[in-house]
Amino acid sequence: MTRTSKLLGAAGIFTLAALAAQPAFAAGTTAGSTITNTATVNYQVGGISQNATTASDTLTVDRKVNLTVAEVGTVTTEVVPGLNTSVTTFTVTNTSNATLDFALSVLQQSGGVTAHGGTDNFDVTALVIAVDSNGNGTYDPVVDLLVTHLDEIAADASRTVFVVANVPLGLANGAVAGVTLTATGREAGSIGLQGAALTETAGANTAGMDTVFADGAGATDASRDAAFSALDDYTVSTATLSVIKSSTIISDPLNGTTNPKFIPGAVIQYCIAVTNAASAASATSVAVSDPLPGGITYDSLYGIKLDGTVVTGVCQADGTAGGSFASNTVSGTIASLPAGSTKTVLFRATIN
Ligand SMILES: [Ca+2]
Ligand SMILES: [Ca+2]
Ligand SMILES: [Ca+2]
Ligand SMILES: [Ca+2]
Repeated sequence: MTRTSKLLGAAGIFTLAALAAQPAFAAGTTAGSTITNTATVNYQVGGISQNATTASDTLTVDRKVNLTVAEVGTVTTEVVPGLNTSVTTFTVTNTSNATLDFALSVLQQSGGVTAHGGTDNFDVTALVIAVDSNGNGTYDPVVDLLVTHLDEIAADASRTVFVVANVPLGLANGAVAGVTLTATGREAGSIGLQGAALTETAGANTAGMDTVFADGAGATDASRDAAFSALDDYTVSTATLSVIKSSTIISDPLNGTTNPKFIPGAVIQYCIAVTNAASAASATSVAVSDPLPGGITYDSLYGIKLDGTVVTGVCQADGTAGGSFASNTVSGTIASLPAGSTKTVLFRATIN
């Protein structure tokens, strides 16, 4: 006797369908969106297809808070003492998967190594923060609004932020002031208003949208604190002038030019030598004035010579005629005095 057996059962065919509810940004799938994943089971009984069986799973994408703050450019902001509206520039980028507000704050360094290797040794004044409202990458006073937070920054979006300050007078060439810009993620809240502080979800995942801080450690902030910071600095570029005034006797009425003495009627040559130090900024409009003391009379025939040279410490009478004499005062302007150069204002007077 033979037995035949027939396999009776289901020949199952699995198909899986996945649906992503939102497009993915660089920052990831949008927080709060849902992802539904549906599985379908098709099968046959006795060779006949039966109704499919399905099952779904839906989850809510949580909020990953992340941001960066970066200096724009890789060099210091060169400033002149007394310059107002000195600008350092940063980019704040929302790398979260949600729209957020960002609180902005700026602190001055007090000593220590600055962004470009110098040592902080002064503070700028009147610090404010502005956003590049017209998006041209340049600070435009009035047009670019002063802000304390960035409002409703979408996932993947960034803003250019300016730190604007005044530089005091009287600073030495090479002086450095460091600043730190910090952005801190906040709830988006209402449009135009800074939202509430963010809170990371404590404990286990919940069914709703949880919040996870994912930011790294910037210049002065910690990792995973919803904040990021970056340094930049202002470096003073100025002229460093020094002045030497000297006199030489040219002649007297008795000895002429041979061993002349400072007797009445003697001719004296005065030289005012102005030097700008090496590695300094060029100085312009260097105005020299010298009120003459009693006892001497300006030599109007000789006049005033400008832009003369000094050779091994001796003023040369090689300048060009210029300057003026008024109210018993000699005046002359050296138009330009580059770093490492010396130029003179030279004139003569007679002892009364
Ligand atoms: Ca400082
Ligand atoms: Ca602008
Ligand atoms: Ca807001
Ligand atoms: Ca951080």
